[in-house]
Amino acid sequence: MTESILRHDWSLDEIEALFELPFNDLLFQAQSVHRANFDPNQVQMSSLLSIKTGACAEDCGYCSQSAKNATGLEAEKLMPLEDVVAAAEVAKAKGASRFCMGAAWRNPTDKNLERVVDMVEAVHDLGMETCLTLGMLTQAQANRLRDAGLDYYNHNLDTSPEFYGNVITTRTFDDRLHTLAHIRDAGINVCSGGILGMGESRRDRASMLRELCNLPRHPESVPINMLVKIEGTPLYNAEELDPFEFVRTIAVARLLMPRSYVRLSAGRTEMGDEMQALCFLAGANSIFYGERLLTTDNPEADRDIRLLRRLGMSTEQLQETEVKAAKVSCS
Ligand code: SAM
Ligand code: DTB
Ligand code: SF4
Repeated sequence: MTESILRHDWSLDEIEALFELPFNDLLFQAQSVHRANFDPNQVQMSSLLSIKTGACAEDCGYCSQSAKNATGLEAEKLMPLEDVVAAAEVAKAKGASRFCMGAAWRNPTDKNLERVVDMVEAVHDLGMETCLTLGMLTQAQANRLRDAGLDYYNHNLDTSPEFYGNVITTRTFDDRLHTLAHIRDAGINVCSGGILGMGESRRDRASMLRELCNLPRHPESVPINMLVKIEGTPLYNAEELDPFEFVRTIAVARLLMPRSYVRLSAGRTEMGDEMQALCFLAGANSIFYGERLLTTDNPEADRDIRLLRRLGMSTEQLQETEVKAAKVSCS
């Protein structure tokens, strides 16, 4: 069953049945679908930068940046353009193909959006793909970003509609869906996924994936985050998720959205190399790359390069960078 028929009519029971397959059967199916659609040894790499940090009006129970969570995080205003460009240049030199800029906003004001537009244009001029995550957008704002040449917008559903109210109360699941529709209608690539390990059930994980794959078009990019437990957040003491359940969720995402990039996102610093290799086997083909996520650590870039080499995996951008580096050292 490797034929990639893109379905948008999955039932919850069908998705739960995939979760319940024996682990090896599930991974075999997911890897078969993966290699029918992608080079199984290539990984896409995005780097992240927090361009506006902390003091956020939302009450997301997992987040270090909510003003409601006493996490001791120091708030920072919107970064100057030059600093953003400098960070993007470093990320590009290290081999990232996409630069994702995140802001701790419920939604951007039109004035702030214009400053971000300048950042998108400048990063695009470096020859990188651009991604933003700024919170909710109106249709007019999404259109403005499209006109500026934005490639991707990240807006996660985070969890199932049923579990959503346990994690966030200051906005609704439907608010998230509306912003996703605005991004899609503007013609910007959609990046949307969620977080595992927040105390949700398997049915919630299946339900979140169902929401994603039953959208009118599958998101081009699907980040699956393992909760990073941050002291001072309500979810700091959330029960540990079985790592195999995380791998299963990646595999089911791959089966439901065969042509989407599935990103093994936050939480990799806590994972061993073997766990990450299992996630790649399950169909993950994208990572966040560079020492920092938004406010927490990510594995060191050279550790990731070593891991990819040990697995015989690569990234197109990295190959180009290595060719350039080889040319410099020969000249
Ligand atoms: N404020 C915007 C928003 O909420 O859409 C953009 C930034 S927000 C930090 C982006 C995403 O990061 C969240 O939707 C969530 O899925 C993820 N995230 C935030 N904190 C996390 C944590 N502690 N562990 C895992 N993922 C997290
Ligand atoms: C996504 O799904 N994960 C990234 C990105 N999209 C914006 C953010 C992860 C944040 C992890 C916690 C932190 O560093 O604050
Ligand atoms: Fe704000 Fe985004 Fe963090 Fe929620 S996840 S508190 S919206 S920065």
